[in-house]
Amino acid sequence: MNRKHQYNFGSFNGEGSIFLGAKRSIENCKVGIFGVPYDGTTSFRPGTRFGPSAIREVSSSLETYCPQLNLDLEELAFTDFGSLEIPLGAPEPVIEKVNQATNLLLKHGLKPLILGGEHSISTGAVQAIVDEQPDLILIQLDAHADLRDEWLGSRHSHACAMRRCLEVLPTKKLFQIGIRSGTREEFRELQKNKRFVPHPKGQAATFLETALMPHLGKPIYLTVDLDWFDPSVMPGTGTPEPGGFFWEDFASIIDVLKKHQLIGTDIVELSPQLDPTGVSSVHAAKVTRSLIMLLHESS
Ligand SMILES: [Mn+2]
Repeated sequence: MNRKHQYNFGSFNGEGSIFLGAKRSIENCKVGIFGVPYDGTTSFRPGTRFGPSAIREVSSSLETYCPQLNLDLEELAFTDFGSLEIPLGAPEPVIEKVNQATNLLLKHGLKPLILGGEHSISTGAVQAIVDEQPDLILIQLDAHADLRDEWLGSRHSHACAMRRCLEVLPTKKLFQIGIRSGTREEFRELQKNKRFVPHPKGQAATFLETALMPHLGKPIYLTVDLDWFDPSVMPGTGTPEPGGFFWEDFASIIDVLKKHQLIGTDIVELSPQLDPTGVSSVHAAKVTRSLIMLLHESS
């Protein structure tokens, strides 16, 4: 069967495997997954273009049931479009394609879940969502602040990801959780604008809970740069940073976010071939499973 034209959505290539439990049609679905196999600005170790297919392939090793959320993927209605067909080279046309694809999903009433690819793609999705929901709040899990205005000659480098997102975010509400790497200026800015949200390892995400309390009911976009996790459990990423977080920390963030309205998310920077054990990809797939569930359950 040629699945490429199943949706008549042209720009997706749905020929490969799809995420565990996903449907091939959009009928009655609440969540739409698509991949963006792009790593054109990656500064250190490329390979995130292989992220979306790796996450899908290993997803079948997971159970469809999530004990933490007491939900089963088999009872949820979500679809996987496959990966976006993107031009190689400069980031701008790729970001534009992500923007168009996100728009398309929103028009069909689907909450987007995007598998990267590198972090520069987020701004295309955020732009599309704020066009519909200008009161959007952005939450970032990342080792790095990503607030550079320009990096290695590009304003759309993955090191500038949050700077570009802030430019299109009318509320300017960005919460950056547990950032542990950046320039002095970036850290100054994080503190000054009260964007930095501490996360005590192995404990409940009380700082995030407090930060989000005044924003109950507001639409939230979550961007997960997988290098937020510790390199010991997430070696498969281009810019690993020691001193990171573990699954229990992610689970405590999920515990807070399930009380809020998550309406879009991306999971970026998996570079699967850098981890021959495959555990990084499994981690990324489990993150994806939790976020499908949160998107599906938010109204
Ligand atoms: Mn990062």
